[in-house]
Amino acid sequence: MQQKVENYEISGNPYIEVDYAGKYMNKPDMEGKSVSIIGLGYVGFPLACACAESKCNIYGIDIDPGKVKLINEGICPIHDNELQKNFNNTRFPATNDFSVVGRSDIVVVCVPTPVDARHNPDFTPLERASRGILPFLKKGHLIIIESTVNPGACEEVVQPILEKSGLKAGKDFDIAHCPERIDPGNTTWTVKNIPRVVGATTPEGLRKALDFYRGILDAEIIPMNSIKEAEATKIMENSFRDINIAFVNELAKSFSAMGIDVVRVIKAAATKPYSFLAHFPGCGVGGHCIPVDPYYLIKKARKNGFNHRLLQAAREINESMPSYTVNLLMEELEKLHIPVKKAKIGILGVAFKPNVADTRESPAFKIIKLLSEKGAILHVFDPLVKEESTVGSIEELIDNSEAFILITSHREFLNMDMERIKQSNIKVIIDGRNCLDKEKILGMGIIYKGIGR
Ligand code: SAJ
Repeated sequence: MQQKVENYEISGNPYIEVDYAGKYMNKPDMEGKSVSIIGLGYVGFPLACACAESKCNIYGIDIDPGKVKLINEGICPIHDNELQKNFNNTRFPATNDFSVVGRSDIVVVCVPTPVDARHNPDFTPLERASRGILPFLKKGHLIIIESTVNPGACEEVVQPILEKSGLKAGKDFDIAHCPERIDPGNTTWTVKNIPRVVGATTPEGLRKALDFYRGILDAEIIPMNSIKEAEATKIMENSFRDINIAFVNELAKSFSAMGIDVVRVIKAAATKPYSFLAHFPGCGVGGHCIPVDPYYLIKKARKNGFNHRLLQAAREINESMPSYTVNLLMEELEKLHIPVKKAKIGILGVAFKPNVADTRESPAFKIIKLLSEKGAILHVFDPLVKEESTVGSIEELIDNSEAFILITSHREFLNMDMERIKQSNIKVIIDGRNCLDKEKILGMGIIYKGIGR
């Protein structure tokens, strides 16, 4: 298939001649290319499937024996029906044996880059993956890092470990960075069609990386001038989102005090056909990307003597939302003279975003902790996170609660049985994602509080 290549603004790009990046190109043939993918989570697993689909000689590597076993039994290790369907036709072998790296031309690292309790970048998984590669690193290898990191991390964390082999990056092997852009649960934008940016240590390394991604994906692959540029692109994307969410969260608090429904205002602003991108307030910002990535930039910049005041302020605003949400409930219980101690409170949703089972950095945990510390009796239900649920259904939660907080707008919650709520003992509903029918709830004589509405 003719690979559509836009004319990139590549002025000054020392790595790529115009003819390579500016013209239409044939899709590079990846058949038989030997590829190892380290980390078979929501990033590495679909990428491995794409490699298998392009008939690469693909090895999946993961340190989790349970995940390796599932994959070798043909079971997708992620709760995702689309991925499972795709995997049925794009099987690949998984192992926890890094020696397959020695039989690969390209190694792609897709491991988590979390922060610790003090919000410091935790490079442990990336360092462990790099040390796993080290004994099998060879001349001509292309090592691609997809994990989200701050500018400089590939050359300051990964490269020194790999060069313990005696081989030299940029001379004996290449490092590239192609930040992952997977949006879990998104069936419109998938690993196959999301545009990507790539930076590498040398022009040859960049070519190899461009060929690899253009060979296995059907997306625009944009060459960058350096690894740092590629690292900076992803960190900026996610910091941009965190700041915009913080902006509407702050507006929610401000407009609420003025009796203005901030959701209606955001939707009205979104009618402006240019230069506005709607974000919405909520009970907190979870996930392994948005609440984490800005800290990588904040910490790195601080080492260079720069203080990201705006990024820091956005993080503080977003981190305040769980307690803001609990306080909304406390205020209403107080008005009803219902002591929070021993009050029966429902918690609807634990996952960090709708229709996924992922609970990383979910605001639910902070909300549960705050209410538990106040002595409330909690009934937790998330249809996708059974292990955190304390009741077996939304009906059981409704029947046993005096109030509830909706934390995750799972599709199961959007059309909950309002009649049952009406018949129940529920007096207060806190809608942490502004996704319930406010008028209907008020019409039933139940107190409704959203986030900014
Ligand atoms: N959230 C809000 N208000 C919003 C949007 C999100 O409060 O307007 C909250 C969500 O409830 C969730 C958290 O922020 O708790 C993160 O939500 P998210 O939609 O950003 O979900 P993620 O973490 O899966 O973000 C991914 C990211 N993708 C990658 O890092 C590759 C991010 O870059 C994308 O922008 C995002 O998907 C997306 O746009 O869906």
